[in-house]
Amino acid sequence: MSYRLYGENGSGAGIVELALVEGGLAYEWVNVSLSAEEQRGAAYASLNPQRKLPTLLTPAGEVLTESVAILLVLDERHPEARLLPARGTPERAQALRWLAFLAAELYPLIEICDYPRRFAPDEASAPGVRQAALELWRQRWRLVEAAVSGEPWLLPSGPCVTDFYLAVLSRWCLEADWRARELPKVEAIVAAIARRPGLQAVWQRHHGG
Ligand SMILES: N[C@@H](CCC(=O)N[C@@H](CS)C(=O)NCC(=O)O)C(=O)O
Repeated sequence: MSYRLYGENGSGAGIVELALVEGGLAYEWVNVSLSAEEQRGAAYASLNPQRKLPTLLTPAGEVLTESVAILLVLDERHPEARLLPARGTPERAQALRWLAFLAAELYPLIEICDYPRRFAPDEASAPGVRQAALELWRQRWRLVEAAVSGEPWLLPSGPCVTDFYLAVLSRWCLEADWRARELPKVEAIVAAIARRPGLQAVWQRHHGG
C-alpha cells in the first residue's frame, strides 16, 4: 500500500505532495474541497478531528496530521530521500528553525485571513481582524526573505522541504507585484521549484504556470 494524501490544489497539502514527489514516494491523492466545506463533514472529521488539510495516511494505516509533523515523519522514515539536510549539520538546524517559523508564525495567520469571523467578536470587526493578520503576514514574510542564504534555495546546501513549505505559503494573500518587490529571493525559490524536474507538474497543478 502507498501513502494516501487528502488535500486540495493550492492548499497546504501541496507542501506534502512536493515532498512525496521529491522523495520518489508512492502516494494516491484524495481531493477534499474547501469551497464545498468537505473538510467539515463527518467523514473527513473522523480522520482529522481538526477538520483541516492536509491529512496523510501511511502505508501502515497510521493517520498523520499537521504539515510539519508529516514532513518530519517522512524525513525520518525515508532518510534516502534527503528531504532535509543531514542530521547534526548546521544546515539542518536552520532548515528546522525556519520550518517551525513558517508553521507556527505564518501558517496560522491564514486561518484568520480566510475565516476572520472565527476570531472576531462580531461581524463588523471581522474586516479589521483580517487586516491586522494581513499586516503581520507581510511583516513576517520580510523575515523569511532576509533568512534566505542559498541561491536559489533557502540554504546553500540545496533544496529541502522548508523551501517547499515557504513556496506554497508565499502563494497566499500576497499580491504578485508586492512579492516581486519585497520578496525577490522567495520568488527565486518558487521559480526554481516550478522548473525542477519531477516537481514541475505538481507545482503547475497547484499554482498554475
Ligand atoms: N496546522 C495545520 C494547518 C492546516 C490548515 O490550516 N489547512 C487549511 C488549508 S491550507 C484548512 O484546512 N483550512 C480549512 C479550515 O480551517 O476550515 C497544518 O500545519 O497542517
